Amino acid sequence: MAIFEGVPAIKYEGPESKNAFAFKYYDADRVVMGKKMSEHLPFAMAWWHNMCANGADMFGVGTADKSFGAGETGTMEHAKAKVDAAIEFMQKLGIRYYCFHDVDLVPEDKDINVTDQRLDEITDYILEKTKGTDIKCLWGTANMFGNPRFMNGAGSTNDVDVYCFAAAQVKKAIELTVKLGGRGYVFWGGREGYETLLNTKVKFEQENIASLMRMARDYGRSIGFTGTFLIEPKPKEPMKHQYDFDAATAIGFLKEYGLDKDFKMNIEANHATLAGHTFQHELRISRINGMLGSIDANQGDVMLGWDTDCFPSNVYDTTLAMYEVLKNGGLEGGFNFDSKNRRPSYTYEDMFHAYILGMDSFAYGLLKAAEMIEDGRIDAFIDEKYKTWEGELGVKIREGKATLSELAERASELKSVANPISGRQEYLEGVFNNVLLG
Ligand code: XLS
Ligand code: CA
Ligand code: CA
Repeated sequence: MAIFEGVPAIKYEGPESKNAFAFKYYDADRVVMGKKMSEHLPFAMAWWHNMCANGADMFGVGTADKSFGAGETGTMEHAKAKVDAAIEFMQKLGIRYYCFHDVDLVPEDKDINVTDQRLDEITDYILEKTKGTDIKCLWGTANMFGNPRFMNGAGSTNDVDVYCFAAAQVKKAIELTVKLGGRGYVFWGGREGYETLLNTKVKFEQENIASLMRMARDYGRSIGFTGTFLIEPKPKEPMKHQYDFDAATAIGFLKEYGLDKDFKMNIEANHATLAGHTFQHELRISRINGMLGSIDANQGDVMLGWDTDCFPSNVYDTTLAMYEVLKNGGLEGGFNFDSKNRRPSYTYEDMFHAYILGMDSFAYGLLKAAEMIEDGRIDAFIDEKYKTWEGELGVKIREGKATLSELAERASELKSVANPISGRQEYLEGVFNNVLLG
């Protein structure tokens, strides 16, 4: 039985359409810079927000019914009802990927062996139900932050036995990711950090996290996982300080521990802003290091200092994000809507409105970023700004062949710098608005 009976399959109708259940910008087959929109934008559904979260917050219980017709929640019947509803939801939107934590899929038992059996059963069910469709896993992960045993961290725990549970969950989650055809495996270090340095051995904890990642990489490769391992940076929340603070920090960590060949970044917009960066900044830092792997598509609220996971609506930001993605030559991963409906938007229709908003915002961003590149004014200005480096001296410095004394001599000859080039920020912002607004 269909769960979302009242909602039609969502089609592209164009910007003039007033149909609440139609795309205004996301036109899957439209070709942009030589590729279909659906190839530029491999969208994914986040199992935890869409199929599990019911709007409960610190101040009140849930508002949304996510039982999906199963009656009692927290049972295997409910877990299967979530699978059925997820597939119907994705098919109605034309979304081909999903992302999951182990415990999003099944109720967790006190005994990890029972949980693992349930995971085997539910993933068999997912494979059976998605057979003949083009629906696949984008990435999987282990939830190593919810269970009380991880209160002092998972890879960074003080307790060897807890570390074994983290290892067991990672092992199982990689196996499930491979089984479900996933392209990536994510480490988000929710409890990998500290509340106070008074009780924390930072170096020791970071070495242990690196060992867990190394073992995960070796195990994954041994069972045929050819995809990318990903770190998802976040500066804080739930911890006061998280080790994977931002992309630069996480990339430094990977290089320090020799993991940079197998790992890339999964950049979440809201985590970027929590770190005091723009979304574009985190994408740029990852891109220039060859480590832009995947995106968690959402946005924060500028008035709130926490991880709100709003659906992306800001086309200024999605355009700058897509500019980085196009310059990156696309993503190996995809665009996972790690976003949740606001608590009062509690109906099934709201779940669709949210995804239509997010998909349209990124489709619009793609169209405008492509226009920005084709327009060429911004790239032309950047070439102009750095053009002195094309001269003999510039090339010599770039090749590492110049000496400090020789450069100082040149400065002494020049005495002062005449006519430095203007940064032209306001002009460039005007160009950007011109492209964005038409
Ligand atoms: C939480 C994170 C988390 C990761 C996956 O803030 O966004 O949901 O994406 O563990
Ligand atoms: Ca995320
Ligand atoms: Ca988040």
